[in-house]
Amino acid sequence: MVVLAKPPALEQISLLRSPEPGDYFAGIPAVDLAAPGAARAVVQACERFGFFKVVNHGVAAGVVDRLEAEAVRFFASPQAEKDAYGTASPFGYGNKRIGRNGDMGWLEYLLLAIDHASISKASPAPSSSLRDAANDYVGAMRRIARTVLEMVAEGLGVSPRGTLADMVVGEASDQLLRLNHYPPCPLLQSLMPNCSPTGFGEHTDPQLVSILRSNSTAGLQVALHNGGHWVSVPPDPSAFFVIVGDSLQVLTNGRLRSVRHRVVVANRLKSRLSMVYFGGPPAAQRIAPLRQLLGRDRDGEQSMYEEFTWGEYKKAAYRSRLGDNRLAPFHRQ
Ligand code: GA4
Repeated sequence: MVVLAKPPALEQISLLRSPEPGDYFAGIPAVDLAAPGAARAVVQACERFGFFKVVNHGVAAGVVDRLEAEAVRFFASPQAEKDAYGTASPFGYGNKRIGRNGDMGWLEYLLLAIDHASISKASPAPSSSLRDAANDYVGAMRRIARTVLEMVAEGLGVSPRGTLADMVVGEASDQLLRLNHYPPCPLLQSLMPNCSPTGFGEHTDPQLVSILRSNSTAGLQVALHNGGHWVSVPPDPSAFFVIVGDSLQVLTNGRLRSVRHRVVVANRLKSRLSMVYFGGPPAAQRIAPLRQLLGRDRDGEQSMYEEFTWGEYKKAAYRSRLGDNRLAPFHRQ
């Protein structure tokens, strides 16, 4: 028997089966935010998949391209310079380590905190040009997050429309920007052609919503709610992907469900670059089903969850492993 050892850099990174062309999923809903009926389409997509892509979003290509170019430039800089920028704990530059509890992936990243509408002084950007580009990008993501969450409220019959959106874009909300660079890993794939390193292991996002944009290199996979089957998301650099997070699941009493997702590094030649905005509420925000979703007309529907604040959930999340089911301890019997 021939035993192939993993190259040392990959020792702690788990491997996934390389995706095949048939794994591409054609059923991911695309929502035109400017079309009539968009609110209904958003709710339907969140109920069915916890995931959809936004088209006709009105974000100028220049805003996206400028941040992408800055990210490419930063990740191409000498390793010593990137390391000097600081180890992500949780903010700053990170290389293969994700979080504090031993999770590893084939990627490097920048994780930046956002203070209201711009990059926080708590996580200074590596250059002023990257910071300026990130601030413009964050402005655009906040607008999409607001629109999507207003549509969720409208689609579910919750008023005022800003009930959910204000949690994420209001003062003291807890937002993050993550720039991920997944370099190719040709060595592994030449040794084991059917295997690819895990770029970012499977997980759900703890916040209300995340908005992801990537270059044209594939890699993102989502687990279908119906059966948990993993499917590959066809990349679309002109669109934004919306990911429902755990907090939105609880706020809607499970009507909208967070989606497990992961990244597999299967392209032997091209890097994948993704930019992800995470929209979370202020630390003191109570995360419990919205009253209007438990109202009398709903036949005395009970909350499915023990109540918690975002601060409590986040603290627990940062103590967990990436793949844990972080909502499980809060489920009522
Ligand atoms: C997943 C979503 C975001 O990327 C993130 C991640 C965070 C981190 O990278 O530090 C966590 C992960 C994420 C959830 C569980 C904990 C914390 C890594 C990890 C193992 C920035 C976030 O908010 O939660």
